[in-house]
Amino acid sequence: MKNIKNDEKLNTLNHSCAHLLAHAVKHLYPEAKFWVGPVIDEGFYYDIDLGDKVINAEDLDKISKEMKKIVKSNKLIKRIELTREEALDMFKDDPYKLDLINNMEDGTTISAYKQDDFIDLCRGPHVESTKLLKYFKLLKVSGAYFKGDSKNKMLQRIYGVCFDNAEDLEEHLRLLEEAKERDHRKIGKEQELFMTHELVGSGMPLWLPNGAIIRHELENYIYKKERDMGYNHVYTPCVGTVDLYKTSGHWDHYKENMFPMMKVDDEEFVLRPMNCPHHMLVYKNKMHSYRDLPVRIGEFATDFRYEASGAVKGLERVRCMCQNDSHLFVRPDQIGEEFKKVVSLILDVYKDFGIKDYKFRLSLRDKNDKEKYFDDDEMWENAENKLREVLNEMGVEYFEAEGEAAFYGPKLDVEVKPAVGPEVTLSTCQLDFLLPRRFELNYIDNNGEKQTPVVIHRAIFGTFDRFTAFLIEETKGVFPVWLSPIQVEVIPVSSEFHGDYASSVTEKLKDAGIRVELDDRNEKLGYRLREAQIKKVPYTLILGDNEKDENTISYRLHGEKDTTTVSQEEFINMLKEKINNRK
Ligand code: TSB
Ligand code: ZN
Repeated sequence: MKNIKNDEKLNTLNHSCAHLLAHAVKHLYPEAKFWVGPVIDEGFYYDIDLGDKVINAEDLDKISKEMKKIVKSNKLIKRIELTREEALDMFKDDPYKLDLINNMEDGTTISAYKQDDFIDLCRGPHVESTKLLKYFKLLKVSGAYFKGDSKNKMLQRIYGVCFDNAEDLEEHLRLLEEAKERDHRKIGKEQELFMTHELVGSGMPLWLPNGAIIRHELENYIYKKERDMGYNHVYTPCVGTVDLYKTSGHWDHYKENMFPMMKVDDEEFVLRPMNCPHHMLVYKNKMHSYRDLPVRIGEFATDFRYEASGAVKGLERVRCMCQNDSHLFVRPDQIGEEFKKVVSLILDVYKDFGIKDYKFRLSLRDKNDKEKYFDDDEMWENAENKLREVLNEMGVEYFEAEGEAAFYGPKLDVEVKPAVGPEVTLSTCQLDFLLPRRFELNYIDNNGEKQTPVVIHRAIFGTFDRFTAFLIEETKGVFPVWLSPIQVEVIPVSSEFHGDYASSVTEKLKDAGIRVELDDRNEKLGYRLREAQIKKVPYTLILGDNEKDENTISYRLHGEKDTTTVSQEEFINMLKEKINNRK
């Protein structure tokens, strides 16, 4: 999907279209007052005060027609420059524009744009005539508080998008439709994967049984890989004391992302935003010799972070998340090798999930931001150079991004491009010389001296939440069989004649460890087959006279019409092989 805001030409076009929208609204609702109409990544919107009037879909059609009229009449769009006094006078009856003018810095050139009988305060630029705004679409309307503050009046926010040709507009609308179809929040609801509830709170999803099956499978998958690579897993509490986070530095550098403190007896607790401090203490629980390193501590760990309410989105950006986290405690001479192992694991997992469209981002600190980043130039340079060195050695392509590092060190983040929508960061691998120092960690080197280990923070899936959101959108909810909440739907042609046979097949599949559901309701066969399709079950078994007489099964794959008939054993073996190999 095109990013409208970042494209100079489309930006101007959409900005002008926001004025066109306001112009039409003014014709239809002369009492309307306008706040701001910015260009956004997806197009534009305008916030409008219409008194008590709430705009609905029919109104949008009406406004759209009025806009088309203005387009047809080919009104010239003219720029006018004003002094502050002239501007204050011109908009004296409009409290919103007066607010804007009064908040402008002294010396700003105030400009307005006029098209026929409509004039609006604006920096511009704009297209020369309304006739260039032919290819637009009003998309939706929602309520929006003035200046985003719920204590203020609710305005009507109308969204739209504009292109300079019909094909681009059509393609954009098609992609929007596709995005809606793939939206993991929609599929999550339809397939009962997760829910949210205002009594639990925003950004706090509840994983339903079907979603929980997927999460368990993902956990088992990565747990096995990590065990094979020498990781040891722990369970630690999802709270810590304020002192723990003061020791780590989170309290100074990460506080705005944390939930506020709570007091219990004499202790001050916070919900943890990261697991590193707990793992530092696990490491410190015993003595380590240089021969024991790397020590790899893993956890599927729940964290809480403050995310702005506007940024919270389904499972993709949550306030309560579960990281597939690990902290690797290494000797300085082991950094390169251990780092490479993590990158290889990321590539291995992406291969298993068929993720091909991704980019490595080397996230560096912003040298001037001494608040966010721990102030030790030598430490940062050392860490950043080390990461570059390893990446260059591995021949992995990457780009650098300043100001994206964690407060304790630089990161290698993996940005994945989903089927629709902007990139998301899934995996991360971070180098840290700071936390081991702050927690006074050590190991005994081969001369019997105490040395400080280096820590690598890494999360392969990132969080189970975000990874699952990504998977849902990639697969449109048609999961590979090993992840499917229901792997096989068994449908007897007639429950009266084939019900017993269907039950016995169902039991056999269950015994073989397959997640199976029997649909022997007294509904038409076609209806039950359609329902299995909607549920996106990968295998549907249709059992009738032939199957019963021959002791066979006939199966149909999701989305296909053909059926294949095989013996029960053949089917079970084939399916088990697919599930075990996670095909
Ligand atoms: C890897 N301390 C490290 C850890 O050891 C850490 O917390 N890194 S992180 O801040 O980058 O978070 C790890 C991953 O969590 C990110 O790469 C991202 O994929 C995921 N993530 C971050 N914020 C959210 C969120 N609000 N919702 C869902 N997933 C998130
Ligand atoms: Zn960490």
